[in-house]
Amino acid sequence: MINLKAPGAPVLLILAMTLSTVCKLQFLYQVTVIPGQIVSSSLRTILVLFLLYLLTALISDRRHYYLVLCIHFLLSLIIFADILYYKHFNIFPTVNELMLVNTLPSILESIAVLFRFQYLLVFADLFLFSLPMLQKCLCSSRFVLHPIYAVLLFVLLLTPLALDLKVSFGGEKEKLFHTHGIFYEQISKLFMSNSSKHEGDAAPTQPIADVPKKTALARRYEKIAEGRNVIVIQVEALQDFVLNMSYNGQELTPNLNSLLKQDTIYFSRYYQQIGRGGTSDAEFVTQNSLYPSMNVYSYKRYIGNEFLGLPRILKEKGYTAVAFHGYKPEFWNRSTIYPILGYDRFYSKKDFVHDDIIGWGVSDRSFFKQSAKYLSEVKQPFLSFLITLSSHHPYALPEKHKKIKLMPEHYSTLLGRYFQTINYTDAALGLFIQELKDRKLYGNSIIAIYGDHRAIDNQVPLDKRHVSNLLGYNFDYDESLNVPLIIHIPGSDLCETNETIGGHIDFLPTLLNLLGIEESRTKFFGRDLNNTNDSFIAFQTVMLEGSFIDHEKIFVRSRDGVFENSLAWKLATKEPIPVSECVPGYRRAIREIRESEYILSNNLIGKIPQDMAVESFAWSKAGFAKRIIHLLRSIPDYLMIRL
Ligand code: GP9
Ligand code: MN
Repeated sequence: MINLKAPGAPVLLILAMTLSTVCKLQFLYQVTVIPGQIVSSSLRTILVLFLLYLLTALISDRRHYYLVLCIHFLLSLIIFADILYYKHFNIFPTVNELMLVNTLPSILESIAVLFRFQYLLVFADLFLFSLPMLQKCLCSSRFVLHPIYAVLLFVLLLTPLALDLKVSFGGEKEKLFHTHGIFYEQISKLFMSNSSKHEGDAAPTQPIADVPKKTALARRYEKIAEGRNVIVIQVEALQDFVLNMSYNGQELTPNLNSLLKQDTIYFSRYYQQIGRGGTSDAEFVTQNSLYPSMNVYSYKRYIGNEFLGLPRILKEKGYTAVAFHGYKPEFWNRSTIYPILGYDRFYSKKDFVHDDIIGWGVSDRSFFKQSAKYLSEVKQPFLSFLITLSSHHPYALPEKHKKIKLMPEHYSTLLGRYFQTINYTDAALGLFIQELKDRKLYGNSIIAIYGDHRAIDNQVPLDKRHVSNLLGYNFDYDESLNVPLIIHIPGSDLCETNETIGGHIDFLPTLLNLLGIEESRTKFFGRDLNNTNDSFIAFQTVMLEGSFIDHEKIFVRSRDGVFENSLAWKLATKEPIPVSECVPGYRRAIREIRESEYILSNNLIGKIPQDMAVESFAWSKAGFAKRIIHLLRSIPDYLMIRL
């Protein structure tokens, strides 16, 4: 028991709390980071924690105890939130995200599913540390900051700075987690979130040499959907593997499957590319062909920007742009950013009759029915962007809608619930297509359907085993992150499966080619998937920044920050390959993300044309001092290339 009347007790208390928090960090890493890649709390984290607690010693009366207890509670709470967040997104949150408590009510159901009682262990010691308070033995506590502590504080303050000299360079932000420690990483983002010229202020510094040269191909399918209405449907948690799957003798997605059979180009190796913003980042990347922010969700981070993405470009061609989503308009900042993106009208939950609610909002069935009616009143040609919701985690579909006969091993599992909800959403999609036909909107439209992000996590052993058994091969990142893109062009007679590796970032250039719209005023980071032989996709979440998939392999960057501990394997045979073969792809992934970040952070959309290298633009704009700084900054990159 801690007796705070004893001399030096406050220091003991601080030491005990520091030690306890370090143990909690170990626990955090144990339950989150990939098994076998457990990292230790760095020395720096321990020092910073100790320093943080020690600062409370500046208060010399009983308030010291309460303050230190508050800090300890807060850190425990952050660690607890980190665990749950990581379980959902496979990445640690920034402080910015931890502060988005207004979203908490919406995700309570998901949290309940992810929650395990063992996570409460992070609060276990609070009872112990609270005992002195219960015993009211604090009153005479005195702790004056002795000169020796002042020196100690000074040294501790300097140590992290000194250690900074050894930090790995190269813009690999996730490395901060291993070098500065998780708290530093989380807090540092706080200071970057709201102003525009920050994280991407530094120009990208690596040469562009290893980008595969564009091969001159005849432009396939150019103008094939010229002048048509554009209907984009972003389906919540639609995974590729459910398409055409025969499950227990049933089709999970019969309506999507039938679309694949006619008038469709099916992109079967199409990947999610979200950052911090889940669904909203999928929207952001899809409509702008730029990488999402890893600071806070893009619709918040880049709210001050001007955009030249899908809605704006089509509006310039005479389209009306409307968006539909059956949830609160302000969620993910949609109601604020949609007009900035160029939308004329956003139909949200407020505009729908709430005749059928599933989970967070209007059921997909009712949503599609009401949206079709609204659409029939919109001036043509139109761009309509519809975001579904019913298949949202934790996939709690009302009994009456469940149509799939589950295999016994999938009763009461996440996978079983997912199959039911995605089957429901597929049925709703089928009804929507019928509504479009009935309202004479089908034949003159191009309909693009894709998933926003995965539903099933390949890192959860039970889910992985179940899906692997169904697929007959290992369900890993290359399958889990695959969200399909289906482009349906009625009357086109196309029936093609395109296996080019692509993702959300490729949507806009691919669609614009089909519509016959040239856009070279601004830089897109994606490619027209019908006209490229460059199979490549870069990730930032789930797999860390620098991870990528190309035509033959997947590279999964190690979470311990050591490149050599990363994993890579051949897509076709799953055979491991040396990570040294992945260095060019890794560098390309980092560079592209950094270039995109530079454009967005400096509000440069529309200012760097498609055919201009971001690096040379940045260089031409930089003053003398900046050039020197850029040069110095490029040294570690250069060294890394040589290593
Ligand atoms: C909320 C919906 C869900 O409007 O788009 O977002 P998510 O939780 O999947 O990111
Ligand atoms: Mn989503």
